[in-house]
Amino acid sequence: LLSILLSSVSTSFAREKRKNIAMSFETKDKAEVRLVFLGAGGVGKTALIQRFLKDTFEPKHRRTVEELHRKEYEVGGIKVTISIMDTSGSYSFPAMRKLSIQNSDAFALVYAVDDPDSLEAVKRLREEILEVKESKHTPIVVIGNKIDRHKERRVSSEDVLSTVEVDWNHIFLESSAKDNVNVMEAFVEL
Ligand SMILES: Nc1nc2c(ncn2[C@@H]2O[C@H](COP(=O)(O)OP(=O)(O)OP(=O)(O)O)[C@@H](O)[C@H]2O)c(=O)[nH]1
Ligand SMILES: [Mg+2]
Repeated sequence: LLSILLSSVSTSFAREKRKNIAMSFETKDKAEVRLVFLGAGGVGKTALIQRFLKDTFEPKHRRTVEELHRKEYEVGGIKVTISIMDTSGSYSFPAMRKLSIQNSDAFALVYAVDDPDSLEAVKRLREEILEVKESKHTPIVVIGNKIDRHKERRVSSEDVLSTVEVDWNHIFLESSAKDNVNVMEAFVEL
């Protein structure tokens, strides 16, 4: 009798536990959106994220290694957590980058309009994402940052617009983290 009792208690405990695990997976699926910012060093990934989260701008370049931010919203009574991964363009960590791509739902690919090499980096990163994700439907927004630097601009909007929106079928935006232009819009698109 004791052994029957014990086994029935332990199976119902196991069932309860399984149910809890299943529920936490379900809610996690629904309530978390994971974004990642990728792009060459110094293009303004951190600046865009800081402008969005804190409405601040830091003129000094502090190279990021990797940083994860979280923000909670309530949408129709449901808590939605947005996690934003800020990656390093200054140091090359291919394994870390691959992991952050695997773990993300949507991508911001950032270049700076005064730096044509950084646009080339965006093209390589996009290839890498498509390789890892193996899906054409991965949400990607391409952001040309630093448009306040009018005189230093070396990448034309029209060229990138046609590549990104016509050839790639992703969304394209130009922004300034410094002047707070299109920062909110970029996050809305994501
Ligand atoms: N003029 C101008 N400068 C910007 C803008 N966004 C960022 N910067 C500056 O560009 C430099 C680099 O910005 P970060 O945001 O640190 O660049 P990052 O892409 O995070 O660089 P890593 O972390 O090294 O990959 C800093 O000095 C920023 O102040 C912008 O919209 N306009
Ligand atoms: Mg950074």
